[in-house]
Amino acid sequence: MSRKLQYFNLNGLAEPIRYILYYGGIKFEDVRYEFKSWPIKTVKDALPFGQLPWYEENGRSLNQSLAIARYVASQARLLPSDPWEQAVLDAAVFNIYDFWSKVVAFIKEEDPVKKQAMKSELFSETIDFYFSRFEKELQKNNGHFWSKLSWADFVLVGILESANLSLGQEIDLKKYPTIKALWAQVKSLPGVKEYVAVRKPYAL
Ligand SMILES: N[C@@H](CCC(=O)N[C@@H](CS)C(=O)NCC(=O)O)C(=O)O
Repeated sequence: MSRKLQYFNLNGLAEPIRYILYYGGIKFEDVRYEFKSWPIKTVKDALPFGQLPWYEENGRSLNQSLAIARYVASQARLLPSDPWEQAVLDAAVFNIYDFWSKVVAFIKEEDPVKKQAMKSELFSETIDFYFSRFEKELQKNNGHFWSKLSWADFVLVGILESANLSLGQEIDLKKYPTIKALWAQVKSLPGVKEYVAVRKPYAL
């Protein structure tokens, strides 16, 4: 079985996918492009929607980070078989991505004054709006979005780290002890731990 994941040399939308693949012991080619060199015309033109991540497996291919994460999660046994439980986790990852969309708006803003105002709003309101709700959901399930470890847990941890990098400031998890514990747990999982130990620090 040949597998290839293409993304930037950043955590961004690919790190949850990488974490799931490493946790699942699923071998893949981890192809990374330097964001500073983007767009690389030959690569971009070959992408169906011009964007990364892009996942290939045995001649088939998939875009959209959540579709990829969900698919590889099914191989890593991180996806429930019950459709209702699957839908609950889908809702969780869409909620996490709603938070991410606020970070993306910040990333895209070019006016420095507006950008600073957006950052202030994120740290004074937006983060707490989402993180207090994630915290509650995790508390309900003994520290996970489902009754046990699932792909949604990986998405939260990956997106949290991507937000920290993009915002240039760590989100303080003191008020969200269950999120903090989940983050520590995912980072020390077999496969993930070894990957993180050799991974080079990301820089924008
Ligand atoms: N909804 C897509 C969004 C993909 C996306 O925004 N990719 C960005 C990087 S995070 C990208 O490829 N940017 C470069 C470009 O648009 O040329 C997903 O979740 O995969």
